[in-house]
Amino acid sequence: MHLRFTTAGESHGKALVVIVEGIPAGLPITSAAVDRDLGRRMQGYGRGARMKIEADRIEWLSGVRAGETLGSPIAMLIPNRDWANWQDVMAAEGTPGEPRRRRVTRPRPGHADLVGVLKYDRVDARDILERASARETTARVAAGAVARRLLDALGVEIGSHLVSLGGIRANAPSPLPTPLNDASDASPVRTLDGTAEAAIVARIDQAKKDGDTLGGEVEVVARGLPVGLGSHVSWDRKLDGRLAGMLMSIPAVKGVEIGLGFEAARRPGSLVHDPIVSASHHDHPRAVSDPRAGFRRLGNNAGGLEGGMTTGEPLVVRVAMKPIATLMSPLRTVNLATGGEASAQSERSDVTAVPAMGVIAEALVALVLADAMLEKFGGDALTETRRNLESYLAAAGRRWDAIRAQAADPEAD
Ligand code: EPS
Repeated sequence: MHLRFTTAGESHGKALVVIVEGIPAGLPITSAAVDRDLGRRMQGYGRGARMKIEADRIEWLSGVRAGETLGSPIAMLIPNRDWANWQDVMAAEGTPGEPRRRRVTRPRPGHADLVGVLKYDRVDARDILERASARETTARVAAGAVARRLLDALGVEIGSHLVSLGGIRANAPSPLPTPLNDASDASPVRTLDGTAEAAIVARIDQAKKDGDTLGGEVEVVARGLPVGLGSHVSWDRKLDGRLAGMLMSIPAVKGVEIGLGFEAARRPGSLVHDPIVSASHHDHPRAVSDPRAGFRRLGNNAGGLEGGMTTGEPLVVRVAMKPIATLMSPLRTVNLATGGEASAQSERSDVTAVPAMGVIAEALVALVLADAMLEKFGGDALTETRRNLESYLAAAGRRWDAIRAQAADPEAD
């Protein structure tokens, strides 16, 4: 990995921390740019009361000086405002084994509670759920915001929109709006389909009344990527595998599709693969040279990846999330303290977090793509990374120009 990151922090602990290593020096960055994504992650119709308590903002601990990265590890701290209400429950000091307030002994089906207490030899499932909580994704979104800044400096835009929620599908215009997030963030469920939006909001209201929860799907799109990120040569360098692995690590995510995804398995090859044609340079005005090296595809069923490498077409990834495991009308479970039958714990939670999951998925896609950019182009300073990218694209463009010149030569075969 060329870009490494690690997070720490419990949901109701003092704070979350994240360290990101490998970002080149000289990348302009502000806390506002990171906080913007943290704020976007907190939005979405169907979130619970916790988001009214939190106001996620980072504090730089290291790696940034005078508005620019230093090339050293970037450490960020995000305080949990709810910590004030949980200090005694979550305090590091105390007597091991002594029961604490707000003990959790009725594991929720679908959550990490039961397997976690068995595996880690705990009596209180809070020891598990505090870290299994999706609160952790705040720290990953902060890391992803830094990766997004790097990609933005290299001409790549990442956005997402909601594809379905609670079984209601949303349509999206083709082509998608640019920038994508300006359009999707304007919707309370991050959909581009006003009719579906109203039906989805009503569905969430109904689920809330029923004490139930809802899952759904989002689509992440990255535009402006150069051809050739990732590699076909080894399994662990294939970009589709790296993306799917990373996205499957989001809590409650159960599926990832690239391009046509599962639908490709149901069609003949003639209706799946995207024919190749020559492209003109003005197709990509943001790039210094055509990121597709003079070629493009008629269609993008491949979702921007062939052979585990970017084609230069937009990267299109869909992510499916199951409904949250904390139900206000709880399911059947077993009480770990008594061994008797019980109803599962029903802590305060969200009816749905699918809109927020879209923001998290964008952050993780940004981290994988930034890693792939640094793998391909390296650079201790942003100027060097950019120079390497530009020289690669210019060389790829010259190669194609040479082929075309040769083809125009009547002497050539
Ligand atoms: C979560 C339960 C809720 C969510 C939380 C994830 O928190 P609480 O138990 O404090 O009400 O709000 O999500 C976040 C805190 C967040 O920032 O996304 C869970 O059990 O996973």
